[in-house]
Amino acid sequence: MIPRFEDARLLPVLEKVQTERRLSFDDGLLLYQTPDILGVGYLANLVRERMHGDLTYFNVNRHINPTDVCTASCRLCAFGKKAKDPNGYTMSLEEVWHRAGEGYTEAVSEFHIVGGLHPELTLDWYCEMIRGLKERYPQVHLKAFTMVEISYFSKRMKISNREVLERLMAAGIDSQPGGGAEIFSERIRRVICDHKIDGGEWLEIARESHKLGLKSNCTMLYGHIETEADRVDHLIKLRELQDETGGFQTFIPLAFHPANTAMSHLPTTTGFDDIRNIAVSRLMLDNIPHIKAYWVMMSEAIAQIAQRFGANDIDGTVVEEKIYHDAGATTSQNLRRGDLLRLIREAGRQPFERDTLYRPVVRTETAFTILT
Ligand code: V47
Repeated sequence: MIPRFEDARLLPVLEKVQTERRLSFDDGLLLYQTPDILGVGYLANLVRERMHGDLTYFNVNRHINPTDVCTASCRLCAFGKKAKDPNGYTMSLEEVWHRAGEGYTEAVSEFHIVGGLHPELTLDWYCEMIRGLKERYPQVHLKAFTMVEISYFSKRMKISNREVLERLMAAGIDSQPGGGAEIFSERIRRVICDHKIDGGEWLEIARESHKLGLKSNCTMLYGHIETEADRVDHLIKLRELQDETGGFQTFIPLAFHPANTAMSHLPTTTGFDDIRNIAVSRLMLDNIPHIKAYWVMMSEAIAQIAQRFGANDIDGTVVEEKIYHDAGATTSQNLRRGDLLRLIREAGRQPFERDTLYRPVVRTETAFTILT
């Protein structure tokens, strides 16, 4: 069947998609600029169904943010607090270990652990935290620390990124989340996160991590002051690294939430933009297996629709979310497994509970088994 595109410029892109040829920078720009969102969605859905059929992946997970105290002052962020700020918090090790076991009714298969760049906590403290979690929850996969945190530990401890990664792996981390990538354009980074590592360093640490055998995710923060060309450039840089390492599992486009940040004058993204970022990333990132529509960030409703526009993952139960809620998110902080099943089924997709490495999980409420 030949689809009817409103924008005939999409026909050469269709040809490439059908013959599984790589899309160019200009194709990416066109996909961002065309008003034909249904055409873009049709193309992304072709790829999504070719790769994953009707499956939509989800997991039962819990986010843990041990501290929001952060030495950086990124304009994009509402989460980080200065050490002197009475509203900041830092958990004790006991608290982290205790918190990890709270607040869910089903056994979680993943802890997602990220935090501020704390001026005093040492790498040894983090290693002890990880070892303690592993001891208490041996079945739970630890997806922990962004490339930004790795770089910070390395500078503070005056050791290489590689050594930091090796020490954290020895302590028990199993993979890394995708945060902190923001947008690689230095022009934009200088404004939104000038205290953070540059894009080149983020990519270099991801390369190092993949070489050591860790899988990681990757993200792109959109909807602030970046241009469409900056977005395409970001996606292509991720695609190039993935050609080299194959270490990225999942890409998550993250919409900027301006409330309580130094850029609170900016408008929030629209549903159109959120859906388009899902679709364009599915089309451009031909070598990254999964595209996640993170429901906390984009709302349950849009994350569900995204399952027909290129996404094949919806993230997890989350339990307690701080980064987006500090920035004004009005979504719930947690969903039950049953809520995710309903969202997925009503999108006409087949739910597939996965562990962090996308292996099938079978479960009762209190226990689960990973099928290998
Ligand atoms: O790194 C911070 C972004 C990220 C704001 O790997 C903001 O599975 C919007 O990376 N508005 C954290 N975004 C979230 C993240 C993530 C989420 C879910 C799953 C995974 C995964 C990763 O959120 C930060 C930053 O890029 N962020 N502040 C804000 N005001």
